Amino acid sequence: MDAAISQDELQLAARNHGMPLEALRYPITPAGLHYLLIHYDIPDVDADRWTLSVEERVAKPLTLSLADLRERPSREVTAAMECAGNGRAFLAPHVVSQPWLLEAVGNATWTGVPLRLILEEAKVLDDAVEVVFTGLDRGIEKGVEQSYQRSLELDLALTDDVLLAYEMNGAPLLPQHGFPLRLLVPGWYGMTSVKWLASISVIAKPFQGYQHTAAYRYRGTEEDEGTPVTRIQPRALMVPPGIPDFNTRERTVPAGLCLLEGRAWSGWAPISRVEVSTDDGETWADAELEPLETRWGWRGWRFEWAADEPGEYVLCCRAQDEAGNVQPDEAAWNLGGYSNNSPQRVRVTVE
Ligand SMILES: Nc1nc2c(c(=O)[nH]1)N[C@H]1C(S)=C(S)[C@@H](COP(=O)(O)O)O[C@H]1N2
Ligand SMILES: [Mo]
Repeated sequence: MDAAISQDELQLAARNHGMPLEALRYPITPAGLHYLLIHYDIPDVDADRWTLSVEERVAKPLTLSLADLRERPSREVTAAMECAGNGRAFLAPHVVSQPWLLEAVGNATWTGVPLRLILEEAKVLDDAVEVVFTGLDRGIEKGVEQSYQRSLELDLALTDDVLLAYEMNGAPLLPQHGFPLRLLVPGWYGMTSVKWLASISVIAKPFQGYQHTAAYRYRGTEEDEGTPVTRIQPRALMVPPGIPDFNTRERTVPAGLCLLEGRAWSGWAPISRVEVSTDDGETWADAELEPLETRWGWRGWRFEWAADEPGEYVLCCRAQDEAGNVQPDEAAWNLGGYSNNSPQRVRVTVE
């Protein structure tokens, strides 16, 4: 990967930090290590005056304060969240946007009110088909001024694990993660989980907002209408073993047994297999999976590598889910640089 990134891309990368891959060790990612993606600015929110409105195709529109939401029944969901652009910087031709390598992921426990309870309370009308979530943040993308908005189809919005979350890992949301309230849609790429919620609008026809029609589509060309980016494709990542070189981050390990460990996730179905290669993808062997603890959280894995011969190696890992989704040797290129889940490659020198 030699393509230079511009100062604009560096500016994005400096604002939107990733999770250092050694943090794959923590079963739950500490909030400060979870990746971050903010299209515009973190909005200025006065929590005492903040309210959430629930409106349009509902019989009983609602205006709820944070205290109102905290009074309602709550639920905890642990979920691996990943940005749809994770892996983008490895693509050729180069795609200009947030230049993620592989670190746009985190696994957090979110607490909040199931969205379904609020929609039931507001009494969704019979002609409703989608629910639109609007954030407090505003900005301009490709000349279009907008609030950050995404929608969900009604049947997904009514599933139990979709939350209006006010806590992350047992503490109030941090400003950068959506304080005071965000949507959490487990299994879907991060763009779906709208932060800094201001309103929820139930609508009677499919939403045509910028983040659905212009962004977050798999498209081969500008003319191509493409298909929407939805659930998270499977991926396994490893904690890079040994010690890094400061500049290149290439690894050095002493000869002998080397324990490789990491995590794997998929938004389509539970992870069923992780494989490791120590010869740059020529041959693969099964890793040992940790028990499946939660439906949406990442799954741990480990592999004992007999690194007896000094030399240069490229380590890789790849995951499969119960629905048969796999990580391809090389994921398909697309205009937005989404879902590049080609296997991770880690250069290691055994000394
Ligand atoms: N309001 C709002 N919600 C948002 C975004 C945003 O820019 N504004 N970014 C989205 C994207 S692209 C991702 S990947 C996730 C990132 O969530 P995190 O920063 O809490 O990890 O938030 C999503 N929700
Ligand atoms: Mo994202």
